[in-house]
Amino acid sequence: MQAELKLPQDYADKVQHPALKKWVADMAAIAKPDQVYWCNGSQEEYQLMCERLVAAGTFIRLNAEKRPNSFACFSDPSDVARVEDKTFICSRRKEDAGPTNNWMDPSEMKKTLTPLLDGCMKGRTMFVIPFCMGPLGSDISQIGIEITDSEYVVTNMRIMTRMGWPVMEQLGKDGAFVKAFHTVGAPLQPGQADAKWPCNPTVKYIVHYPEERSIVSYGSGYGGNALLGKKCFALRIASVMAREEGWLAEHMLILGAKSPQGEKTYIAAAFPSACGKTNFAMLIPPKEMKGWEITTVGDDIAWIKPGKDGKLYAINPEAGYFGVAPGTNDNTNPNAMASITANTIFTNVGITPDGDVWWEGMSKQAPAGVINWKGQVHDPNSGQPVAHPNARFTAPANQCPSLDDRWEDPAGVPISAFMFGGRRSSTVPLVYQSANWNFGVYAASTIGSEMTAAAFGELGKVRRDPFAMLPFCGYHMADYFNHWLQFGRALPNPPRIFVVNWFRKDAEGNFQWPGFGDNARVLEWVIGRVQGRTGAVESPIGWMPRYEDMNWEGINFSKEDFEAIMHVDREIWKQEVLSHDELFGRMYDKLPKEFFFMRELLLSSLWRSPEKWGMAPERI
Ligand code: SAT
Ligand code: MN
Repeated sequence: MQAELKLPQDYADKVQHPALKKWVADMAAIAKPDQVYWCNGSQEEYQLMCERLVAAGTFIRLNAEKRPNSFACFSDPSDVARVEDKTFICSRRKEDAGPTNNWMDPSEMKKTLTPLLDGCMKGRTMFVIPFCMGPLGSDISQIGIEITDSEYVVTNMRIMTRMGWPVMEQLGKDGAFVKAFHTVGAPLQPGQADAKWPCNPTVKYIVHYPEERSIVSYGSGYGGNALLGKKCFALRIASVMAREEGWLAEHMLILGAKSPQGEKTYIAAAFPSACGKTNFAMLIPPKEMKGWEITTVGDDIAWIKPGKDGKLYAINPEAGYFGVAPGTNDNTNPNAMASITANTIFTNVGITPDGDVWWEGMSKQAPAGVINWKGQVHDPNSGQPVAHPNARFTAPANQCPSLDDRWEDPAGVPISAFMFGGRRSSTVPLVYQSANWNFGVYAASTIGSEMTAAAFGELGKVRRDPFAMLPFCGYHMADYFNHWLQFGRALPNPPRIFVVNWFRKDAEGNFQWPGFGDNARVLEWVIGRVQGRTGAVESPIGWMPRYEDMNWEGINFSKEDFEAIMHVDREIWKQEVLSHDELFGRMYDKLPKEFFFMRELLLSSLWRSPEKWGMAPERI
């Protein structure tokens, strides 16, 4: 390694926190790295890490004119996404993890990991990353320390979290922190050349010890497996903390909407993966919706606490976007495109001959000579994509043009409504409002997506993803439903809950809703409901807009089109409600009693309802 790429002197001797020092020393004794380096989080340090990654062949510096200070890299083909079958919740009791999580007894898991961790960082540097999830100093924020042997992780954590010395200062002598240990699981023998993307191609473990508030991740260098502040801490561990302490850690975007009258409404929304969360968080309303402005607080995770005034306040615990690249373009998400013009890390996208990036959907045709995510010149006849479908950009939030001016407010932003959506080609209408908090919790528990890829099993079958939290809840899912019910009971005026579905299709298989910017029309109705100024009609599943309740300025969407996307078929909905049992049956023992009553109520009002409804002029 060139002399100028040597790490500077760190501040290890200035660390005041005995428990932290002991943990780092203990882990170093086990992992046996060549050296330990405490990250300070400075820009110089970030640049140095990037240079080291360039020298190692991991990072490719992009064209400085087209993508200043940006890098691309290709992961190992075995290391491209989260590994759910290798993700464990090791609570002391199996019933605390619940039937939807992999579980192993913590002491068994430690026995499994001990031989793997012994010497796992040989030949590498162990980096100590102090990071804060949420604005420093906010009483909703939480501190973590990630130990890693991956410079890629250091650079991504610098973008995705508030990281470095200021966090250490905040932590002081005895502050609480979540322990997050990560290794790529690829020790180097003396003289052994490193891989461009070190990882363990066969053995991977993503392990959570909720009672200990600690995480151990072995064998992967990618995304949520390795950037432990994100899904591991901010969702799996934080959901456990939130339940114990009376708050919410959710897989939700947060957006602000300013109406032409100037009033501001904040909304948190949960969608399973591949439903366009980042696009919705950065939505630009159609120009005919004059005076409306949408701003972005967060695109993936929300931490929400009740304030003294009885309202809910939310922060985005992250400081950047780890967004899916394919499909992102100037039409689908101009704000995301603007966010990634500089200072961005691209993983598994294509690289053009002039040193820029490309992915499917960025333009119609792949540029000639583009290098694919496997590092080879793309062959247009191969049928292979240029970018991996899960290719990502890592970009600082403060580069987003639609960023909300309160996105770093330590007090959080007041949440007035929750939205839940899945990907359903039928059954679920464009939008409806739950009758009350409890019915909203029930509806959120049953959202799901139809399987699109054969890999996920039966095509078209609904895969339930309650609250979009199924892979991210650190405890028993039915306890989680109970937590939501109880949480709402304690609120004097809980936020309203809405269900949306952008993905309904007609008989020919065409999407019935344009989506993207036009989703702002649905948002306008939602906000109107929250502010008490928009009409709706009551139905067995909740409140639904009539045609005249929505804004159709500048879109050719007829009453018939609206009827087609709003109509509810009684028999199909009965089937839908009955099919909820498939999910609930797995967690019967702990399922809230309220759910049984609500299910019965839903079924009986469906029995009494007309065969079809949707835009009936009066109460149904
Ligand atoms: O890789 S991440 O977990 O950060 C993103 C995702 O898979 O949802
Ligand atoms: Mn996510």
